[in-house]
Amino acid sequence: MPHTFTRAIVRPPSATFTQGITSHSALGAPDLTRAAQQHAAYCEALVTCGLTLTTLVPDDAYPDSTFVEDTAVLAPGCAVLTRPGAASRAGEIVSMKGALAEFFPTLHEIVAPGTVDGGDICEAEGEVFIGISERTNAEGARQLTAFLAQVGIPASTIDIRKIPGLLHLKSGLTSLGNKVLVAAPEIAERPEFAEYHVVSIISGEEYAANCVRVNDRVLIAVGFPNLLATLQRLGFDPLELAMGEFEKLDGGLSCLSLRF
Ligand code: CIR
Repeated sequence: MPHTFTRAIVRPPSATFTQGITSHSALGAPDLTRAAQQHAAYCEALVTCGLTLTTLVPDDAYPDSTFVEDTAVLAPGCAVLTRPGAASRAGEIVSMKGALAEFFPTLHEIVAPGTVDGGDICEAEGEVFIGISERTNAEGARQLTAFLAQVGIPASTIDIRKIPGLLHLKSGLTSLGNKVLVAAPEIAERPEFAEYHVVSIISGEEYAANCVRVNDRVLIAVGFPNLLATLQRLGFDPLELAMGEFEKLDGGLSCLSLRF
């Protein structure tokens, strides 16, 4: 069951968090104290959803290392350490490898010249969509597809490089289970999604497209009433979280944890 989890790995923002990569400088500089509070509330929400957390030590050498999702892909029967596409984030995988080793005896690795950011990987109903982005290249997608094929999980790619404002595929796509996807309007009509009920995000709520189904709940960023009401109408149970400090660094709800 892709949305049934018992554990998650998280890493609180480090002292250098405010120096993380951003394309959203217009939103202002992130505030470390508020980021730490928002992260703590996020962790509390995961516990509320029934998860046991492994909390990694914040790492000042990597300002973006709180966005742990980008360093691994965890699918049923398959764990892959990524090779992040941003040079400043490459070293984040070292400590993640150690953390994952405790839970995954077999850990595949993406190797050069492949690059993959976990934020580009969207698992839905037993299949995986891989975003080709500025961070995930075709070679990385090819390697990941081969690893997934070994456990019978089919994968396909979606090129998002020409879509403004989407850092990762999951910045604009979420699988909620029950054959429901939440998608940015630019990708909502993709033929790959023909078998799904697609909730298309309205103008002004773009950031909310990155939400996360965790067991019986759906984590959603606070401040997006249209998506909130739509999810409630569809029978989901949303749990709203303040995400403002992470949005300033292009990060969303899914990037703050690796769930399994
Ligand atoms: C970065 O640019 O890598 C970070 N500032 C944000 C990463 C967000 N990760 C994600 O959406 N999976």
